[in-house]
Amino acid sequence: MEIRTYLEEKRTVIDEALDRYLPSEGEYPPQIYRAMRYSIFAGGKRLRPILVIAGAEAVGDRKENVLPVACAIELIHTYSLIHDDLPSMDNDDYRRGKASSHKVFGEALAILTGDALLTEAFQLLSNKKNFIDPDPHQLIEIIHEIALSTGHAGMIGGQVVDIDSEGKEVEISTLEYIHTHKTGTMITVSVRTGAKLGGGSSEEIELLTKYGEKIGLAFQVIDDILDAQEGRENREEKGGGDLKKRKITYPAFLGMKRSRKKAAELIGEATSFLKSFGQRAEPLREIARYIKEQEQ
Ligand code: GRG
Repeated sequence: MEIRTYLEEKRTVIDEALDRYLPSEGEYPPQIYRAMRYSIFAGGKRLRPILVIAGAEAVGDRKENVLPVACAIELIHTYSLIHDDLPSMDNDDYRRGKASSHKVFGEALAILTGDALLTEAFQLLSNKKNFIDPDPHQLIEIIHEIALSTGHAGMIGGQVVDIDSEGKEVEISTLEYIHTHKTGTMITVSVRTGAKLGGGSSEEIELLTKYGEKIGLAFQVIDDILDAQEGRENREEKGGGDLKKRKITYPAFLGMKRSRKKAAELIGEATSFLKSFGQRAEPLREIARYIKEQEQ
């Protein structure tokens, strides 16, 4: 299969759904809708919502309820990027190749835009009109999992430890905590909720959870590698760059060669969990390879 075509097709479906779900800029007060839409449509890869869809496809044909969940996860991810870019956090002027939210709309509105996207995600998830014949128990379970993965015990926990570790000497276990929580939990919950919505068995959900954990960590290790290599100057020019912010990274601990090896091992382990799924998990295999390719 041609992964780029697959990703492009899914990205289009997700973008159309996001456009339908998000209130229009004509609503009052327009500035919040303009800012929400600005960041959502600034050009993300849609990796997490695509993983929701691919997770459902890996276990069967039930896909009717994946889109609201996939879009809710993208809203939460985008909120986290807006807040992460704020002057009080990473202070990044650019995001997704465009000026970051606070640069365009000011800091107060950027904070509120992140808040609005986060609450809109749970509005979307809890509105039965968005679902076809939903299983209410499963839906509550999914909402709970998404809240856990993105809140204090997940993404926010990772961000807290990340900020607290800046400029300090920390153990590799702390780095692993940051990466698995800040980035990994959102990636894992995407595949997991997809598998649940697709009607996967508990064994299938467990295997796809392990796949998600491995690609989640690989994704962040590769982001560290990219930050440490040639692209670094560009990233720093734009206000980014882990070195400049004295953040801890895999290459700082292991060096580039061992970090690359670690990423390759994680991708290999991730795909090993897909063996029993056959052809239906081909998109998940290709996504794992695609993540690995980003550092080549
Ligand atoms: C502020 C609550 C709060 C959390 C911030 C996710 C996060 C936690 C911060 C993002 C900062 C960052 C650069 C993390 C590294 C992982 C990463 C590369 C995220 C960007 O995800 P992509 O590449 O972005 O999927 P797009 O724009 O394609 O959606």
